[in-house]
Amino acid sequence: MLADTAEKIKRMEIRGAGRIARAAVNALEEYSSTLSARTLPEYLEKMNDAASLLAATRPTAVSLPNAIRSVMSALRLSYNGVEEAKAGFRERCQSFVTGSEQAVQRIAEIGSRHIRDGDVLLTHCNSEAALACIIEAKKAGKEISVFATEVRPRNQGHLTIKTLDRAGIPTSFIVDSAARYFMNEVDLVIVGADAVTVNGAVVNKIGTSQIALAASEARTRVMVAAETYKFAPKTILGEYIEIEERDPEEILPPAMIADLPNVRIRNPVFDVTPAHYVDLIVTEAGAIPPQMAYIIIRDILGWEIGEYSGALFSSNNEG
Ligand code: RI2
Repeated sequence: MLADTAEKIKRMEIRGAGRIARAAVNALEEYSSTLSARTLPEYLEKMNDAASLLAATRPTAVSLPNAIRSVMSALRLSYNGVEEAKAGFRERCQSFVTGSEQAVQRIAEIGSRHIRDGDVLLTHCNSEAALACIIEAKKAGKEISVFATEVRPRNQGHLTIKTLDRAGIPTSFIVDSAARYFMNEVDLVIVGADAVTVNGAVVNKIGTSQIALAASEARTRVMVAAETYKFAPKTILGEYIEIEERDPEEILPPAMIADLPNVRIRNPVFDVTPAHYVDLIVTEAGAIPPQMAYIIIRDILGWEIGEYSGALFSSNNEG
């Protein structure tokens, strides 16, 4: 299951920043429970290797290393043997998954309060957290409608319109490049996030920053729905978030690519929206202006400037 989950995350059969975090944690829990190791150091070493394998699958979504770091920090050499370590790890994994699901529900409750009766919304890509806010607003009886973008090249917009349709929310499906054309009709843009940096910049599906730019021009508000484990501790040291660039064949068929020797196809899958284009980030801990991102990294994730070790996980292995 471990290698299978890693492959599925890489191929985007499992996708969405929250979902990949939960899938990685579930895979680690399953791997741990079936792992045969005679000694605690042997168990910890194998677990570290498994964690590294999963963490390397997608470079941008910070939810993945944050989730892995969170559960791996339950592993310590001070356990009384492998079975005790496994039990501690299982408990931490289960509480991470439950906490992650509860975070989405809390974001929905908080985020939906920022959606007014009669609002026209626009969403981009397929974000569980952003959609939860929209669906919660509908459940609260608000008359809303949504513009949903196509999201080339992987068409995550198809998933979004299915969800909105099933929730009975009137939806207009548009190509990505039509976002500015319709922006004057939109009251609120709601998107998710793959990462939030210490200066409040939001890393999300490619095209988000263009939409935010169009929203700024039209004086349309932009709200981001993001669990706190999508905030990136390493950015407190000025490290950048790596932007994943995927296979050109997601954009054009191989035969066509082969026929265009002078054309280089670029396929970055995320972009960065600066903080001043974002009005609000809704987390399970509350709705904050993006400029408060450091507070989340310090007070919720527990990282202070100067303390980030750069280690992905296992900082407690000696403890
Ligand atoms: P939730 C997705 O990435 C999208 O960029 C989406 O906005 C973000 O993750 C957050 O999604 P991809 O996996 O965690 O489609 O809110 O590349 O579901």
